[in-house]
Amino acid sequence: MSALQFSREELVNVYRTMRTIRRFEERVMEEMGTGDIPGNTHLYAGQEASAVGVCLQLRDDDYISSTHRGHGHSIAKGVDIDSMMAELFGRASGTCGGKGGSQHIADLRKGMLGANGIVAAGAPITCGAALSAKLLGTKQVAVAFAGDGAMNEGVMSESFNLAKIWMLPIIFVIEDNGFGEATANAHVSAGSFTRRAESYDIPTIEVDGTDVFSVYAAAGEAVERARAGGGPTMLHVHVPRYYGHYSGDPDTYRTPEEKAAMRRERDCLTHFRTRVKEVSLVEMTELDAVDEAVEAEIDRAVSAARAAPFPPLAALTTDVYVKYL
Ligand SMILES: Cc1ncc(C[n+]2csc(CCOP(=O)(O)OP(=O)(O)O)c2C)c(N)n1
Repeated sequence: MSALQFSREELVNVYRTMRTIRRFEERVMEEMGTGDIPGNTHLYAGQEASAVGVCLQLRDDDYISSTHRGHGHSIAKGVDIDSMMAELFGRASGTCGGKGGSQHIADLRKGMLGANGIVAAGAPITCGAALSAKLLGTKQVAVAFAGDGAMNEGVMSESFNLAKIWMLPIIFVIEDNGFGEATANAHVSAGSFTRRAESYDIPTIEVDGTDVFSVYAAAGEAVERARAGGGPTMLHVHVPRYYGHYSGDPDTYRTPEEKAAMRRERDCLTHFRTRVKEVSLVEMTELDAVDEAVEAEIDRAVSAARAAPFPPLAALTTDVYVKYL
């Protein structure tokens, strides 16, 4: 897939979404230092091209489920960043009324079924969403984002099995950043992830997650298969993780040189700029203007979040049980 297959406007939009995720994450890291965001956050910076490349192939009513590292997936699926920032600050104007926080952002209007603090828990939830789409004949597709660590949870195998046996319209996107917390993947993962999925007869595609065009192409093939009734696909996406596992992680298990090289050589935004420059489709000054606009948007989101009220005490007992019709 080449940049030439996108219009100028589409390219600028792709860049804007990736830049929004990056700045959102950088700003959250800064704001964590003020102590005003309760709890912890797990930052997605470095992995933007994965969420954006996949979600670009989705309809508004398609489903995604996310991990504990869910800000990027939410933004790529179209969740409002003002409400997300307010959610992180625990305010009533947050996506979940300020009661979910970073690890539980969900927005059903956008098909975002939820970030999830339980590793691999999104996979079976997404199988459920995909099953409903199949039974109702809606042609919706469901995407389960998961990390390399999640691949070693038993529920991933159960989900692969159900997805294939029921031929669900589902895509498992395994975002392999090489680590589960501080443990390198090589120490805990036997064999190959793609071969695991293939043993369930699930087609796989391995892709460089710093190249949004490659991710987009791979996701396109998977979405087409799912919508046509061809069942599940697994994408093995190789991504860098710029920050430590969580916002308070001293990240001493990687050398400063290793981290500097990762940011220098594996940056989806730099790759994007190089690719569109090569084909002279977008002026670099136009992308600089996007950077500025995004900066202002994130500033506004933080100011609005800080100015917003906390949920009232009475909200403590609401949203505890689901009411069915
Ligand atoms: C079932 C379960 N086991 C363990 C944990 C603790 N835990 C939180 S994140 C994490 C690492 C997950 O690694 P990975 O799936 O590769 O995602 P990444 O953090 O790299 O994005 C672990 C072990 C958990 N939250 N849930």
